[in-house]
Amino acid sequence: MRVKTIIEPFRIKMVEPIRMTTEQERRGLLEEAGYNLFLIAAENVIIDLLTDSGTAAMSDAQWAGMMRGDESYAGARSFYRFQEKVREVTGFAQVIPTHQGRAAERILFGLLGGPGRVIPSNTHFDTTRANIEAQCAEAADLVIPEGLDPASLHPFKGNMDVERLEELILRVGPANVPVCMLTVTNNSGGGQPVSMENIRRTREVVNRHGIPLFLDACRFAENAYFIKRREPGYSQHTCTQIAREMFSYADGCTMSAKKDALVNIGGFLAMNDEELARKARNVLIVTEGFPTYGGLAGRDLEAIAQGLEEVLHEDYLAYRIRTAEYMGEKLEEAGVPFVKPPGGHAIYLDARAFAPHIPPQEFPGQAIACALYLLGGVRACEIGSVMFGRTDPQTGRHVAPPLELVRLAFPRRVYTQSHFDYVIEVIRDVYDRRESLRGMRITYEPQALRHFTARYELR
Ligand code: P71
Repeated sequence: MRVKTIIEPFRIKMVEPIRMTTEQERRGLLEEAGYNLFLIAAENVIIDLLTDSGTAAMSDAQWAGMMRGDESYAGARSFYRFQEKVREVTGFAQVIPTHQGRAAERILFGLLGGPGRVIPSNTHFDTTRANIEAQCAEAADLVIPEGLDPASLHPFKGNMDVERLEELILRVGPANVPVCMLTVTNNSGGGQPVSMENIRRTREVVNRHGIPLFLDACRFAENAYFIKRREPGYSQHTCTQIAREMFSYADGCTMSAKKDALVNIGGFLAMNDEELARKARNVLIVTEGFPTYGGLAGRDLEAIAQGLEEVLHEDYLAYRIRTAEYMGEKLEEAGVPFVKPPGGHAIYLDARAFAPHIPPQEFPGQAIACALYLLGGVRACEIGSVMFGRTDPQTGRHVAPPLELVRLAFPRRVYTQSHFDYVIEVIRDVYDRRESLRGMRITYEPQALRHFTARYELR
């Protein structure tokens, strides 16, 4: 093809108006929300990049599927279509629907967790870590060192450090490692992909010790596309083939369908182990629902089945990954520090380099996120000391995570290129004024997952 511009591979036939707000209005709204962007009403946001989770625009075929949804309590036609599609994409025989990803996590770790147990991953996302810790088990993050260096251009910064993985297994004993996880792509580390070779090598390590491998698969299609583009030997494969190979090295997966299944709600737990699946279904019945709907409506199962089909279309993935790449190019030109290379679903600003005058215990990422909202009505999400920092009970001092990031996550098929141009302008504007940014202090926080409900004041 001669034309090089990668376009949004869809037309728009239904629109949702965006309400414009003024800076003055937003100043008041921020104060009212205690500077917590989760507490701002979505109506008061111009471009909402808080998350790519559950925010996708569904296709005509998905909406048609919604109408065809079979709402029978047991054995609905929609369940069988869902099950068949999940089996086709993942190859796992046992398919258990859940209302979202964390429900699948809670069931899995409820069965496999417990005191003394350690569950390694490249990097656990916050809900995964919280569900492991809720079972009194330990969550261990073992991403390769390049994955913690925002400037490193390693093509697969989500890779597991397989040497450290083996060390950990030997240190705590294989009997205390009930499962090993791999998050594809690695959300907390910048949406960075994991290579096929690394999945294979992780598989070899856990195999030697009889430990099952589960993928946290919520962005599996984006990961597959990166493998196609970056890993030798895969450029001629389809993303469907690549995804299938990724899953072939695992024993199961947890999935938040709110990402790469292009739906607004849903998830699943899938695996090959029949006995573990039986136990999982018994928990499911108590907490989520009967095994053929698992907390979802039949129409949701239809939309997931269709979404799993569409997400692997190469035109879609090319456009999807290009969005982050495009933003990366523009931010690079402006000298704004961000995690390189751009990940699949988001741009992550490097808050340490962006606002070096704000120390981690004063939440530089939160300060930047608030400024993006104040100046442009853009909502982003802090992924740093607010989300992952903690206070050492002995010294009372703040223990910062390795990275202080601000994530601008892209809802799938929702915003156009000019929306992204607007966001780039807002980021540049905040960056120009970075020296005037002030740190923050937490005035209220709950016990766990504090980023959702904490309140702050400016220092
Ligand atoms: C994301 C989310 C959803 C979220 C979480 C916390 C704050 C704001 C938004 C959810 C994930 C995820 C991975 C790798 C499991 C879940 C849980 N991500 N694994 O990135 O990224 O899935 O939301 O369906 O329960 O914004 P769930």
